[in-house]
Amino acid sequence: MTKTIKNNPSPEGEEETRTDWTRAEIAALFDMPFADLLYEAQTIHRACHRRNEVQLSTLLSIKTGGCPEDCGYCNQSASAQSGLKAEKLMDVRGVLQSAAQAKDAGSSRFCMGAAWRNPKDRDMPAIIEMVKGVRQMGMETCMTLGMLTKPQADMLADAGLDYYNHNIDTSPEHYEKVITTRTFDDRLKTLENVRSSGINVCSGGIVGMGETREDRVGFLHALATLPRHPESVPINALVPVKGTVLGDMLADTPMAKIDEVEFVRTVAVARIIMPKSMVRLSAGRESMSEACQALCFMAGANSIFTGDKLLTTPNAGDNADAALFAKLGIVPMESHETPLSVAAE
Ligand code: SAM
Ligand code: DTB
Ligand code: SF4
Repeated sequence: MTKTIKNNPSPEGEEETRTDWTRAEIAALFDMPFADLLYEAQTIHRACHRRNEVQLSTLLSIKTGGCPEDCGYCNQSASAQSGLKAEKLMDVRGVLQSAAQAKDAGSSRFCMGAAWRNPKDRDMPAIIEMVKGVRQMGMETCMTLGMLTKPQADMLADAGLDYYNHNIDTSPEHYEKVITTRTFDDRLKTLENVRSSGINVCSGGIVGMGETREDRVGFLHALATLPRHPESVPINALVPVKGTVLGDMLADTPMAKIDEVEFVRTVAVARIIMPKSMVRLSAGRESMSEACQALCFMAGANSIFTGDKLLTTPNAGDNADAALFAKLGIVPMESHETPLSVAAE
């Protein structure tokens, strides 16, 4: 039996964006028969977004490794034994060269990531030049630099930054099992600073970190009950890296890879409860079957990271993605396109 949920599109295709979801409602969505869940998610997807279009973003690690935070999944943490060499902040020219290559490869958004707890004020002038330079090329800009103060968020907004990525990563309950050097509330504070500065919010998390279904419910609940939904919601599948706490703990166990059906369910529930957000199928695609990725697109994922590298780990690569898109009849989304329902407002 298909559940009736409030986010069902009305005959006019108008969507109600709710921020009062309960955990019980979200758990009930996860429990739906798979085909019903996918049908519901795809119906909402079609009412709010251009079907068969997927937005392409490219990542660049502008400052790699040596991070003081202890995120258990991350090979860039100084406490990980991953053998990754710590590097200094890249110079602006090198960043702009990479952005130009990404643009040539068809990417509409360039996302720059730094292995920092937070940017230092002395780094801000270079960061601002990067934002301005990439924007001048006609690409959307995104940065992920760790925690931001309100003045730093305002500086980035003034420079024209389009998106800031800051993931809540998992449920509030599971958070402290994964990271001890900052709290879930620290993450929410930065999201508040970003939101109030006028920058679009990109926030999601990782599944496959040994969390329970209840944690996945709590994770999506935390995002869908923010005062405003993030414009982008990246759903990462853990990339288990040797030498990281989680990589070592999970790499050789059946938990190493999230069950694909459960992963698709997570994407579908994200689409249903945050109908207007872009849902990004993020890390972990390299080891995901084409069939699983196709189901994720069916479930409402409409954004991916392109290129053969994420920040430091391998990604599916442009050729594999072009072949998959051709097989599925998917085309890259043009830059600055907005969800249908937002465009209609
Ligand atoms: N240092 C900044 C921060 O943590 O906010 C920005 C960079 S950090 C690498 C960006 C995000 O990448 C993390 O929040 C996490 O969700 C994701 N990530 C990092 N390592 C990952 C892994 N091994 N597998 C999946 N996602 C990962
Ligand atoms: C996000 O949620 N996923 C991207 C982006 N935001 C910055 C990063 C994934 C990183 C995967 C591990 C790596 O390549 O270092
Ligand atoms: Fe540092 Fe970000 Fe990696 Fe955490 S996820 S260790 S904050 S780079």
